[in-house]
Amino acid sequence: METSENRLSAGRAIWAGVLGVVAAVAVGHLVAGLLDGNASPLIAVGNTAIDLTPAPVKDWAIATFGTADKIVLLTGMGVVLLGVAAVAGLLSRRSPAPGTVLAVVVGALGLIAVMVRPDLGQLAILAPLASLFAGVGVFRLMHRLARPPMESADRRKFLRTSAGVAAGVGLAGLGGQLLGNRTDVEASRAAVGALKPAQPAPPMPPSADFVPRTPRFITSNRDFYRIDTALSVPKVLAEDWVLRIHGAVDKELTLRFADIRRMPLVERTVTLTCVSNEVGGDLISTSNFIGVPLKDILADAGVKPGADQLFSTSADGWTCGTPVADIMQRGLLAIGMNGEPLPVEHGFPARMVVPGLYGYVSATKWVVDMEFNRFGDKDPYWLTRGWAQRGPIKTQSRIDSPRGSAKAGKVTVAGIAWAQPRGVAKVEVRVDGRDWVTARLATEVNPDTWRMWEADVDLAPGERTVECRATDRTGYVQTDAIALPAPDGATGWHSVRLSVS
Ligand SMILES: Nc1nc2c(c(=O)[nH]1)N[C@H]1C(S)=C(S)[C@@H](COP(=O)(O)O)O[C@H]1N2
Ligand SMILES: [Mo]
Repeated sequence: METSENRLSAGRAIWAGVLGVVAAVAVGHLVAGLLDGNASPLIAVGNTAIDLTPAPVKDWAIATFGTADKIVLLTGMGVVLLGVAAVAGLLSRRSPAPGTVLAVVVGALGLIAVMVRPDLGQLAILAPLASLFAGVGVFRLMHRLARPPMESADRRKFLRTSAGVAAGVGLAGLGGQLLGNRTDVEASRAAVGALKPAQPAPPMPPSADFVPRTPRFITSNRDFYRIDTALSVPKVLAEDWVLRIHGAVDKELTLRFADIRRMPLVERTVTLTCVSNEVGGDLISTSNFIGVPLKDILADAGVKPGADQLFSTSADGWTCGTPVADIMQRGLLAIGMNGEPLPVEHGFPARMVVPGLYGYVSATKWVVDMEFNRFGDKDPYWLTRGWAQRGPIKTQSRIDSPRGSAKAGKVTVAGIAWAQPRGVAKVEVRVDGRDWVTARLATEVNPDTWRMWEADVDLAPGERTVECRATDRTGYVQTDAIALPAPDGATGWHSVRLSVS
């Protein structure tokens, strides 16, 4: 019985573990805030987890959570950490040793994650080290104060210390958050100011969309879909940005943001699409991108004839392989979207945009390095995870309305179709597998964008299935063969089931 009297109560043991873990995360966040927000061990572990996650799981996460995947991951990590903390506490009711060992193991994970991040300097390890000391220190302190027998004065001391530590932890976390945002990338964006292209995109025809049945032709910057592997967005200031162009070129180039600003800016309306987009999915958006044709930038470098791959790298170490032929025909180094500098999540200060190719092989955000070589010389991020080397966009279409239910009688079905850079020539709709009806097409903006359509169909009461298919300007009819997004883009007809009454 004597031993059990020396044991911490389960509640206090769990509390010591939880407070230790929360202190570790908050102090790591604070020190990272002083150095580099991405040095925060939680963020570094998350980013490393993203890179190490088996491709099928990652594909599933993107398909299931889409743009919320990052919040889901952070929440999941938080839950796991709290679980580990509770277990560590419970294992340590007799002695703090098991919890300390577990803390060191978790701390070591944070340390390794920070060390292997490609975008962090040497000093960054101070953040996980601080985490480790704070976590172990707080855990052992709380453990000591909770050791029985506890008089009421001991209980008060335990509570007081808990409150004090909790307050300190809150301040540390908040401080880290404020300091981390101190790299004022928004100030840098504001300093760039509104972008006026020398060669604006042609004005948008009013008949380019069928709002409200379809999305608005131009997606607002806020609504533009977002896909990337960055748990916390790289913060690159325009004034610090440097783009290195090298490899199979006659002359290496180093460009700064001011160099780009001195060049005449063009504006191109382009629809960006993600290879992970499922049939009927929403990983597709359209913007007026502002930038400089890559062909103009590369004229000074002189790309050698043998080079067929542009291997680009982002500030956070993501890589991408793009066919040089596409780069020369349609590639843009974009610095703006819809008149504004690129939003930070969409690649500020500069990204690539190459119409006709899925984003994973063309649209490097926060781009800092462009190397010319041959396909196979170097394999980019998603190729090493099982996706295809080439990613031309497939001819596809989607029904936007109605969805779910409809009133019987004449119903207008509407949606989008895309086949960048070929352009959409025709869209057809059918009900319950009967004859195809040709849809009315909205005015074409350019072949590198989606095209809206609508068609009137007669719907009888009951359960109805409506399908659509597009034909592109090469005459190719969208296939009904079902393919999953991996490895090079989903196919199949989008079909919606409607309860008609
Ligand atoms: N640096 C970086 N650039 C990236 C990615 C990434 O993970 N990191 N993802 C690519 C993918 S898969 C797509 S679909 C597009 C999405 O661009 P958006 O987030 O601006 O819509 O960015 C591409 N560029
Ligand atoms: Mo993507």
